[in-house]
Amino acid sequence: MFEARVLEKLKKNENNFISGEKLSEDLGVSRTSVWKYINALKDAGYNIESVSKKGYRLIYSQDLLNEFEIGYNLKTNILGKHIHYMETVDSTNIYARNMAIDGALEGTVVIADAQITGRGRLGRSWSSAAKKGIWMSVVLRPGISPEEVQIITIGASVAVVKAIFTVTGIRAGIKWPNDIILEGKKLCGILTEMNSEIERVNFLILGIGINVNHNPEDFPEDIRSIATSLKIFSENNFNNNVKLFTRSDIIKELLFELENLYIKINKGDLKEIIDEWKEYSVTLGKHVKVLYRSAEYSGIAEDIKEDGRLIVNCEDGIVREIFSGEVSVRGVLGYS
Ligand code: BTX
Repeated sequence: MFEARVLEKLKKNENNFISGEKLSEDLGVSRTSVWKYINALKDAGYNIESVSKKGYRLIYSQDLLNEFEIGYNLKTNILGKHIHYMETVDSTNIYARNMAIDGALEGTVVIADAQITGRGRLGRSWSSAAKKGIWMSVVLRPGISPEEVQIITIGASVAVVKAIFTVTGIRAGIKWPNDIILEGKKLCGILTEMNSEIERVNFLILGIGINVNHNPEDFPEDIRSIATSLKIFSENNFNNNVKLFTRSDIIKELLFELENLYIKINKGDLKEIIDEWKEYSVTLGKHVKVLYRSAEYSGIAEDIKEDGRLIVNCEDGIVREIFSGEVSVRGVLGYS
């Protein structure tokens, strides 16, 4: 993707001019091609000044999201090699599923600045305010059976907390099975959807929603008390001037972490993932309520198995192994 490479050069020189000649030499393309790539970047929203005899200068590029922004300096080999960006979509999971049915390559990333009908688990909805968060889905074609799919969600939650920590220094916790939380509020949700036959997975859509630059009023009123964002957290905790977080930095790191995890899963190295999960878990050792259809059990969440099942020592004396697809777990936080 030459546009991404031009962007990288402009960013390295931000606020300074770089000549068309230098760009064409560095990239090994003609000056006309450079001009074409610059125009594509301008169309994507970058403010680039062109002055004859001086060249090009990137003036402003804060927190833009598009395939070029994610594509440059991406450290992955599989995930994000194909990026499909849209300003608005119904749901990136639905869009990615349709692309996967049409044969989209493994690692294809679908990302949008806004979702109209973002989806949560069990038919719930996911609020996806425009340009405030990361609303992204990844097409995966893992060599695992349908019963093993839960490890993808477990691993993805580890990848999310690690990436957030690396980029922002903020340490979030994981609430089984799929929530990332900060100060008892929901920062991120993960929705893994599967297309499978009885014994094999055709493809998975790994959907991740992270609240990044929301102010409280960017959430609908009914979830304001249970939702948070990286910006809200940093305003509450850091006294220094809080700047906006750059979503593409988090996305690049997240794709890198997801790829590492995915390689481990495909090799069957699950123990390391589970151990890391335990490090960030806010569920283990806690009193939880498991809601399954009309039944309800209370007990202590004691452990997690390598396939991602939660072991709950229930008050009726029975130790139950819980699959995520079927249940809500109410913990100390009181929400499901
Ligand atoms: P979940 O069912 O665990 O959480 C949904 C519940 O979380 C809602 O019922 C609501 O109470 C609360 N909620 C809704 N929106 C937010 C928000 N922005 N922040 C905090 N809490 C919220 C979690 O489902 C899985 C969510 C996955 C979202 C991604 S975004 C990209 C991809 N595309 C898509 O349609 N879904 C996934």
